[in-house]
Amino acid sequence: MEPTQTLRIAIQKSGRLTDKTIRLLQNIGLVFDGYKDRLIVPIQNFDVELLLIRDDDIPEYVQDGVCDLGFVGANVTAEVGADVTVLRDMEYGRCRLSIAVPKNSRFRTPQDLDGCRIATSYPNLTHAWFRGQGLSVQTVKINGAVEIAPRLDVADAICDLVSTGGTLKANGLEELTVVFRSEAQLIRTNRPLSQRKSDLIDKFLVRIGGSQLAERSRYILMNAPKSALGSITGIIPALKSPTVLPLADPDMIAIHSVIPIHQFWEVMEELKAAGATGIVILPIENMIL
Ligand code: PRT
Ligand code: ZN
Repeated sequence: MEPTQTLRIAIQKSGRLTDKTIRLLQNIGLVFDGYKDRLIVPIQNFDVELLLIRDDDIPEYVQDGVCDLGFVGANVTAEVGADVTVLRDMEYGRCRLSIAVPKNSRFRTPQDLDGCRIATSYPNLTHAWFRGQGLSVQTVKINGAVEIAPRLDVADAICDLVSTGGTLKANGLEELTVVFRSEAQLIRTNRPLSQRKSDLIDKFLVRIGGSQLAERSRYILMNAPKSALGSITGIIPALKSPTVLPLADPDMIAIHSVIPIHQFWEVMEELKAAGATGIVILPIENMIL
């Protein structure tokens, strides 16, 4: 049978990664509607379709070539051990797989858990980590609400995903150590793809790069005395040289630029000190360099 020419992208049907992935796909120019309650969603302006499935199925579907691309947590791909290529770390869905123990228990170090029972949805990653420490544990596979296992005496400790740590705290558990750091990733099948599909993937990767850069950047506008231009342009770590515009007051100018968000506050104070006023920061939808 001829492989389909339609590029198929797997995304999580309903869960923590769904909204951000949908927003990203819309942001890079894919037009579609009605993705809720549908398994396959055609893209109107490209020969692409989305397959909406449980995240656990995504790595294997991509590995087997059922889908060409997939957006899924690194934790899921690593647990399954799928043979796929990671094209991009997506910078959302960040979390860590951690070992947690009941507060005030006798377990103070991972060594204290040697031979113990660990409840987890990630038995492969858990075993691999303990093995790497020269320790061995029994895993109890639980698919949801892993955090209640110690209270039910189903396990001595857990190995579960953590983002804020609120769930652990609410269940009287404390984090002992991080086993695996994760974020959403774009994965690609290792099966050979047609030139047409490869070209389309390259095109999307450029757009995703622009979208990620935009997410990390802000557009900044400010007014300043003309005499402060030198010191202000020295402060702005702009991607390109800033735009400088005249104002009605001949001694004043407007300066526009793009700055990385992580420098935002630091730069802000320096700019004010240099004489900038009316500073406005705007989000950027996308950027093509
Ligand atoms: O139905 P489906 O199988 O598709 O979804 P799912 O229920 O298996 O996964 P889902 O939607 O919960 O998570 C999808 C992906 O989001 C995960 O595979 C991770 O890559 C990522 N992610 C990021 C997280 C978290 N943060 C997270 N905090 N996944 C789960 N959690 C859970 C964790 O298991 C625990 O129950 O949130 C709780 C802890 O959160 P905090 O904030 O209290 O620490
Ligand atoms: Zn899942």
